[in-house]
Amino acid sequence: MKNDTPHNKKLDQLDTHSTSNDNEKLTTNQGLKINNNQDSLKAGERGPSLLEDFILREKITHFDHERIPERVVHARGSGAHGVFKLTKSLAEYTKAKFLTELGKETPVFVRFSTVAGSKGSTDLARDVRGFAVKFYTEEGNYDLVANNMPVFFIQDAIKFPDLVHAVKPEPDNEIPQAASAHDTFWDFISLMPESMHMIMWLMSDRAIPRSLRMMEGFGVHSFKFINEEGKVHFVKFHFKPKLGVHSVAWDEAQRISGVDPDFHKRDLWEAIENGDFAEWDFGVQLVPEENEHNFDFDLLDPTKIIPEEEVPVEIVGTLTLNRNPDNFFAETEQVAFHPGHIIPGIDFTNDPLLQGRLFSYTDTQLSRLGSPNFHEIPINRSVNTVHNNQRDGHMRQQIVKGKTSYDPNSIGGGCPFQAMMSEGGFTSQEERVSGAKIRERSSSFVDHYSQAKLFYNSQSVPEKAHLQKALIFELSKVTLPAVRERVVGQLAFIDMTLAWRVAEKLGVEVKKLDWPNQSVPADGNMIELQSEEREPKTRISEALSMKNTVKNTVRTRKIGFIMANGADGRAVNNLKTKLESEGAKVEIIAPSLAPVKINDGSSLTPKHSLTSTASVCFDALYISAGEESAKELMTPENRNIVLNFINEAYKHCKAICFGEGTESLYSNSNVSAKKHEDRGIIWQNENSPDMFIKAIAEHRVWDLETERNSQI
Ligand code: HDE
Repeated sequence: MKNDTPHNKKLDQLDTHSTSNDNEKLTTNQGLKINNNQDSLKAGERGPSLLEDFILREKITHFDHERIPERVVHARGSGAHGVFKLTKSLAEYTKAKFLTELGKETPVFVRFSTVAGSKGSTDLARDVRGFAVKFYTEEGNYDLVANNMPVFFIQDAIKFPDLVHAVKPEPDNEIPQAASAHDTFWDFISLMPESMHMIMWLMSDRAIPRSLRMMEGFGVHSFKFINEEGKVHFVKFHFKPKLGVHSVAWDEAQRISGVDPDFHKRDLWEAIENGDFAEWDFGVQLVPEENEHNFDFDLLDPTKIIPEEEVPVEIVGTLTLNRNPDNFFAETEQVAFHPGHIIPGIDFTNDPLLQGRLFSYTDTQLSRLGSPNFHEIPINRSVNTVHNNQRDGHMRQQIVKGKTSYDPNSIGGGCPFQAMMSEGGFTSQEERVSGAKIRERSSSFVDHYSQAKLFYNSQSVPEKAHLQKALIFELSKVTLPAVRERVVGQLAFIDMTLAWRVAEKLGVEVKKLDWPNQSVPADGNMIELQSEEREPKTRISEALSMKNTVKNTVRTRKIGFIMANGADGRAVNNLKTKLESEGAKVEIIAPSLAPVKINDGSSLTPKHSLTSTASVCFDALYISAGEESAKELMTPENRNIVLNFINEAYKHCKAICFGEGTESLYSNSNVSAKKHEDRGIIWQNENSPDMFIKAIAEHRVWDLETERNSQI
């Protein structure tokens, strides 16, 4: 898919090396045509290579320098191009043009990422996901560098290096990769009560999304909108996926990490290639400046959300990802985001985490991309032309003409000129600031548990169970009993049952106020507030539970059709057609990759063999009708693999449809042990396509998980 946006046209003009056609000849970087790319220059057929071989040297030297440092966090990423369309004007609140001109389309590049792992780590790590959006607006690039969780671990940027050092592999042995389940992370967390709200999110299934296309995006900090009259509103940004917010089970995540560690990257890529463009509603929560102090938390505190029940999210636009990058390195790797890339109508708040980020992002690009000219890399260029007096530096691309590179000047006719506000010149909000120079936290930041409670209390029963299990898994990997005990002590401030359940599995006691001295902040206030156990104003927020997400579509869901020779063509094709008409993707899994002969004499081509994929790669299974097919699937060679497919899907609460003649598969699998009606298990008949589709749309029957698992 090619998009003919101004940005892409601009990229194409710059692109002198990329596309190949039949007449193109291999050249050196100097444009010299190469006659032999197979042999180096030698002194005689069996002689040593010659230093003179500039073709060999150029090729190898370039190769030797192919790697650049990976991002210090968010190293593993997947990117895509797209468009943002404004569906409701925000002119009352901001003068940012891309948010005021109804129907306006702005090109974007989005990069999703995991945080802790290296560039080559698994997609399915339990982790926060980055959701960074670069809007190429006519007023300059605007970057919304967001995450899939609306809060953060820490309240002040000065702790960021500590947080990251704690979660990254430990410095002595570089273990573990892309995992928070280890001593140093939990040691840090156990001493950091402000992290507990974020820990609730991280231990929830939000940390293991089914797809990058099925997760939310949050700007986290409060930002400011400023309108033409200079009126200010606080604003929180939201992206809500049209397909709903869905996750996999932790057991699945671990399996997928082995079977297909690129699961999310592949899913996004394939969906876009198939024309199933990923879409989000873009929304804002707005608070007039004068209402800043109307909440029971501080709007500047990044460990807090504004509950949607208190300030609803107003949907104002659609984000669509519709084009895969042409080159991973040039685009996804070299894209450089920065929360400080803003445009008129948007401004920062004094959130101390945001303030620190404003320094960090340019600084990190200097070591990662190696030059202050990183804005000239095609993916980072703004759509409007850059004019300023900056010059030189490594890898400068722009050839600026003329004598002057200073301002003011008369020799260059005074160019380039400053822009007045009416011409789009950026001005910061005239905010009155006063105060003593201090290193202290505002007392409005000290309540660390109310919103952690709000999150936990808002979860459904299965979500709570998953969260408990995640904590048990993570803390069981911690080798120091004192650390486990301290974390349990923290949980006790959120929910006593949660603390007890986790404590029991860890073999520790629940001790509520067991604080080592170093964790008590200088103002000493924290302990008092902890024991007070405050209740948040909002006690339950429906928006925080994935139970209440979109569950009315099977679009892009992957359904595995397991079959062998002799499958019933009519039954298979009826169900396939019906599922595909609803937008689901059917993939055939067979004992081998040879075409499967179906009973009407025709054949179907499998995409996978039983051994080249696994149950965890699918959202639902159909065990194809046909006795002969079932018989082949139950031969000693296939039997255990096929039953494992079914048992895993059952355990992971997926929908399974059994075709006629597959009773032997049913009765030999764990499914047959079910004692009650299970709305995810369907026998094929006239009504079954609709029932199957309804069950798949539900994503998983999580509420039947205990029952399904207790039968295994
Ligand atoms: Fe980042 N963060 N961050 N971060 N962050 C980076 O910038 C940093 C924070 C986020 O796909 C780095 O170019 C500090 C919150 C995303 O390229 C670095 C602090 C949120 C990405 C950096 C934070 C984010 C980054 C590493 C605390 C959610 C990936 C490479 C003050 C709102 C962007 C880079 C991409 C990347 C610093 C906290 C989101 C080092 C100092 C909160 C999505 O500059």
